[in-house]
Amino acid sequence: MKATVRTICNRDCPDACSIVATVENGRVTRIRGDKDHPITRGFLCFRTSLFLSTQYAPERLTTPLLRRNGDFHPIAWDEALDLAADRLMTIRRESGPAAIFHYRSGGSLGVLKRLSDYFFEKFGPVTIKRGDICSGAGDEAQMVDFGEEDSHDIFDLLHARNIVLWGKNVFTSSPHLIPILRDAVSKGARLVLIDPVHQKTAALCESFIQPRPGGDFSLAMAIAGLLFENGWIEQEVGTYCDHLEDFRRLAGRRSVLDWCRDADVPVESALDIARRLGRDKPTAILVGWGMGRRVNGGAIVRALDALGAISGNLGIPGGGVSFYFKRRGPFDLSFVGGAATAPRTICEPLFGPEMLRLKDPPVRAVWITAGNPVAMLPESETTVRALDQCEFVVVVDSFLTDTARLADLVLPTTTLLEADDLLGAYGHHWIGVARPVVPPPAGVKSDLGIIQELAARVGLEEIMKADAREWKRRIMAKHLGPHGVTLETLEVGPIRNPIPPKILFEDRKFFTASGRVNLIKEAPATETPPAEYPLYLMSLSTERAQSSQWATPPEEYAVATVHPDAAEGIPDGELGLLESRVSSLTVQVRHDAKQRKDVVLMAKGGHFHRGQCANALLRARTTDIGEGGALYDERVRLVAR
Ligand SMILES: Nc1nc2c(c(=O)[nH]1)N[C@H]1C(S)=C(S)[C@@H](COP(=O)(O)OP(=O)(O)OC[C@H]3O[C@@H](n4cnc5c(=O)[nH]c(N)nc54)[C@H](O)[C@@H]3O)O[C@H]1N2
Ligand SMILES: Nc1nc2c(c(=O)[nH]1)N[C@H]1C(S)=C(S)[C@@H](COP(=O)(O)OP(=O)(O)OC[C@H]3O[C@@H](n4cnc5c(=O)[nH]c(N)nc54)[C@H](O)[C@@H]3O)O[C@H]1N2
Ligand code: SF4
Ligand SMILES: [Mo]
Repeated sequence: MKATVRTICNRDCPDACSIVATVENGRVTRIRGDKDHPITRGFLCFRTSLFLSTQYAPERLTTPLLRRNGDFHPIAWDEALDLAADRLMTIRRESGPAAIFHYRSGGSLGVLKRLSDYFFEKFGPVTIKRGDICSGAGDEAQMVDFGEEDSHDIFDLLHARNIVLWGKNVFTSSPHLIPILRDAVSKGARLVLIDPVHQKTAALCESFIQPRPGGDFSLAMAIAGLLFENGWIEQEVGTYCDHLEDFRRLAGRRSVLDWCRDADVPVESALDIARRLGRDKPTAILVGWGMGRRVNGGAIVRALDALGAISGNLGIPGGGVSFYFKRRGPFDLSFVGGAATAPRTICEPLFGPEMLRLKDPPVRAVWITAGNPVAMLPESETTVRALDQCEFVVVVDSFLTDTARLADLVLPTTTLLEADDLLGAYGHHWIGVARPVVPPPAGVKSDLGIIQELAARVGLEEIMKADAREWKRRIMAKHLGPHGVTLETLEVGPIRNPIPPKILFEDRKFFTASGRVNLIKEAPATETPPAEYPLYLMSLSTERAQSSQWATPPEEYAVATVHPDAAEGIPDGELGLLESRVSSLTVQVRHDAKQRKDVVLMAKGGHFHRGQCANALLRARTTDIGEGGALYDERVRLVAR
């Protein structure tokens, strides 16, 4: 028997593709992109095209594992959940619910994953995370400036004369933007990439600017200075921006040449961007998520918001400063109180250090779902220590990840082809339902199933009752219901979320207290680069992996790519040692003359137990605003072994 089933990819990716799966005799034999989905356009990314090898990997967990005398032993689900319920209730009784930490990350972006938060809130409320390792600084920047964070309709890019990809690697992280960018080019748009790293997207663009990492604030100030000098400022700017004079003074603190020197960019490049923004409108700025992941990341995104504002590119077709699409917007998740309800919070980028520091009560239990903090959060060794010291660590995952290896109890869960959920996207406005393409293998339960069975053991059966479809209905009713969109509508196929307008802030009314754009007034603090660590460690997305989930087996050693002049004499292909202030890794050095001499590139998501994890080298540090992770500001040195 052969059948075709559609679902939505739930990975932490802006694209939220519609997947068409072929199922033969209960086994998925093929997956491809849906031709009918206007964003997916019939193709999937490299990593998910290869997902069947993950789905059917021999390493996939199909039974709960309990640690006894140091080793994992398979146990039955009833035993596992009885034990979990017992331990959690004991800890709650003895130390209060704050002694339990529920940590959920982006393994799946399905909105029903929020039900795990809901359960723990009702069981506690317990300690939860605050801030956001991925986009904390950028989110906060846009909220502070505009009072709202969303984007123009993605197809509005077809109206742009210029598109500035500011720190954005579309080939790796949002491949479904590429056809739209190509269409925009065929309609006359001109593309620019601004990125310290020479990456594939440069080939798509007519111009490529390669500033020093984090030099973007200075570059933005140079551009602002040129906009003011040349009078390329929107006439009515005073009617929709606050602090215009302060912003003008900020840009005027240094000469354009000085700002450009600091950014390590020629003045002509700054002038080129200023012209596009101020004279050759409309110009859309697409800000990459990586842009915020540095010490001054919030200030950088705020500076880009300001450029869009003063040049008059906000609220017009073909313009906008886009960082994020409000993927949860159409869904009503207000039944979870979150940080406002929690007795305390742990800053996500400071996971390890804060867990170790907390007393009264200490964190005695941690429940980790859809996340791999050992591999993905900075300062891995501290994270390992924090989990080692915690008396009861539960990890819900499909694989024995770096984090699951440290658990007391591992609970096997479903994959993206077994997911039953609702999805929005952070790279466009389409929404859809994920449906199990195949049922999970025997011995595997969905996150919802696990939580429901746990709830039944701790007296919360009633609140978690209802199957996935009923939860979907409840979550859709409030905002989508009035637009006539029901679960049945979405089950026919993905639709564009009917709520957001095509043009954001069309009337130049913003959602700040004053209704105007809040222009940045202050420059961020600067750090003096330490001479003994000359390289910025940029551990970036690779097309071969979804964070720590690799689609192809990694090499024996983590690869570190540098300009040949920065290789410290280590030949291409040979091993070297990459040292930071907190740790060191053996890496295979690769030369690339297109890179700057002050960066070293690694893939994010390398496994800690294989000695390949960039996060072992990073100190846990937050961004200037929004409690994001300053992931790309760690300085390292390469030395011979
Ligand atoms: N294949 C693959 N795709 C992914 C992921 C993955 O792991 N693998 N991860 C997913 C996740 S979690 C997310 S959040 C998204 C986004 O994932 P991200 O990796 O954040 O994607 P981008 O924002 O496209 O890429 C970041 C770009 O910002 C640049 N950058 C870094 N610092 C600076 C700087 O100081 N200045 C400038 N101008 N640029 C800078 C980097 O060089 C890089 O090219 O993608 C998702 N897509
Ligand atoms: N050095 C460095 N560190 C980074 C980044 C970087 O660029 N550089 N990027 C950061 C970013 S942008 C992000 S978003 C984070 C990502 O950090 P994480 O969200 O921790 O990333 P993953 O490694 O994908 O871990 C997700 C886990 O969820 C599991 N999983 C998948 N589906 C499900 C499911 O349905 N249920 C459950 N329970 N589990 C599931 C997967 O098997 C996987 O082990 O990492 C951040 N860390
Ligand atoms: S990971 Fe992203 S690009 Fe790849 S299939 Fe899923 S949604 Fe599409
Ligand atoms: Mo992310």
